[in-house]
Amino acid sequence: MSADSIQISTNPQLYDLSESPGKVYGSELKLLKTGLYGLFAGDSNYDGTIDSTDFGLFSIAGSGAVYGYAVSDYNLDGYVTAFDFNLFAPNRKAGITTHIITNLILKK
Ligand SMILES: [Ca+2]
Ligand SMILES: [Ca+2]
Repeated sequence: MSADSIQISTNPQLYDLSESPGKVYGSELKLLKTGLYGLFAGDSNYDGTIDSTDFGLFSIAGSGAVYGYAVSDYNLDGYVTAFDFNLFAPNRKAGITTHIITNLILKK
């Protein structure tokens, strides 16, 4: 969700959410590399926090051969593996909270 209102028109507008944390509601983006921001990985249950309940979902998905869409597939490669855990773990340790996913789910 953008921080600014964007007028809907017949001419599509480019609004790059990855340019700065201030471009999204809540300014809650992770610096991925210089000048590039992205969502925090790990909120598998979409409750706005990255914590042990998300690890429970990761463990279930990672315990078997999961292929296809899974809420714990944080790097979106189609598998739940240690690569996904390595994205989740630092965000859990930092106690990341975010409004981004929660707000999207509530508005459905
Ligand atoms: Ca969560
Ligand atoms: Ca993955």
